[in-house]
Amino acid sequence: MEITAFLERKLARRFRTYDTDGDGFIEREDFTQAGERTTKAFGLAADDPKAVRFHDQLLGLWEHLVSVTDQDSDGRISVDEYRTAFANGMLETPESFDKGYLPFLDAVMAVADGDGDGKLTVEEHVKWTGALMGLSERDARGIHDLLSDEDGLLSTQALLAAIREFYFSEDPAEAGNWLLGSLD
Ligand SMILES: [Ca+2]
Ligand SMILES: [Ca+2]
Ligand SMILES: [Ca+2]
Repeated sequence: MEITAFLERKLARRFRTYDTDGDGFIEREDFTQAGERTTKAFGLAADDPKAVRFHDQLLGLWEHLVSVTDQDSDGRISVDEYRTAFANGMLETPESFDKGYLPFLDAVMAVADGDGDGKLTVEEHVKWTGALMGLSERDARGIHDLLSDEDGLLSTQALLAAIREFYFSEDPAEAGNWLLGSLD
């Protein structure tokens, strides 16, 4: 896949949301830290089944990510390794996307969606994106406004569609491109 300048900016932004401790590399610790922050933000005990499933999904995501990106086998992922793997179709691709992403998103929703109706309030969306990915409240509220339905709720399906646009849309007018806030 060709990495356009726009996609490059999005991948750099996504990379930063993975790099919880901000040291310029994605490591296992980034995932465990962000995961713990998230379940704590929603008041879940460490042994709550929802928390356990969420951490399992997160660590599965890390294992997959490191196995396909870590070319120099140093146990951490540089932004170049991440970009190269994406360009080579080793990460999200349009074909594998829904199947690959849905189990993770379901685990996120189990933690974040308090009443279990498959839709997030703006407060829930601000909380999980802030805890897991370090999004600012302003960015999270902005994208929730763009993606939510007439009742002000954001559904799993709308979120999945937006994530798909984030990775594969080249049209800045499509809301999903701004899922992680500003790209600067
Ligand atoms: Ca890091
Ligand atoms: Ca590496
Ligand atoms: Ca809900």
